Amino acid sequence: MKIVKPGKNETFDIELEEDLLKQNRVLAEKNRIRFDQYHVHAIDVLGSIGSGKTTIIGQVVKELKGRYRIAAIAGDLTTTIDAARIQDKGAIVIQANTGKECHLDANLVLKALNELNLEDLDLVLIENVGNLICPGEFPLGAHQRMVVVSTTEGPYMIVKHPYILLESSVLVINKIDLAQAMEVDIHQLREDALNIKPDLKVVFANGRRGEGIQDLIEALNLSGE
Ligand SMILES: Nc1nc2c(ncn2[C@@H]2O[C@H](COP(=O)(O)OP(=O)(O)O)[C@@H](O)[C@H]2O)c(=O)[nH]1
Ligand SMILES: [Mg+2]
Repeated sequence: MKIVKPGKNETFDIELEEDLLKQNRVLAEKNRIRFDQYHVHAIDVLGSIGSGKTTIIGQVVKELKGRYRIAAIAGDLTTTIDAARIQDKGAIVIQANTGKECHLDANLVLKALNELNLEDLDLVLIENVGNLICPGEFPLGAHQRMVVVSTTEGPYMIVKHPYILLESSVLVINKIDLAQAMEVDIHQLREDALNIKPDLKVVFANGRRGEGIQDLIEALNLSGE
């Protein structure tokens, strides 16, 4: 099979992009310092549109709101639907609309943090824009990255997105109730993920029913306190 790829330094806009990524990294470090200053733990939640990010975040909020003071930052292009869904579960929510951008960036998160009273918080869950590629190069300053993939995305979602997994500590394989109908082997998905990153924590979940949420809380090291 013939394959074409750009060579080194052949990508257009390379200077512009490098500058942008550098600026983002500087702001991400500032966000991290701010989180640490207030002892707030921050988690960047990634996944394709419809994989179940909002559902899972909602379940985590429902489960942990008695133990932690939680806020969420809901990234989306233009709507506030997800923010309202998470708010209903009992978290303070800031909507971060990116307009046309396919990822959150550290500057937008900084703006959201300016709207939050970090002194009164323990945990910030950041729902990134639904995409498994664009957010990869834009750290937000969060302590952890968690990826949500679902069985309805088919059997190759994980092998096709190695980079995002390499930068994450937890993977949720969601919609396990639909695996059979999709003819997707969830154990194979888990194996594919561990081949990419052997120390990744992998959790099976049915976000809708709240199954696997306890395992997820443990995988995120949030079961203490
Ligand atoms: N059957 C099933 N549906 C789910 C599950 N988790 C989420 N959903 C549904 O999938 C749709 C997309 O979920 P959502 O959380 O909005 O995905 P997001 O775009 O990643 O935030 C919603 O209709 C959810 O109710 C699950 O485990 N099983
Ligand atoms: Mg969502």
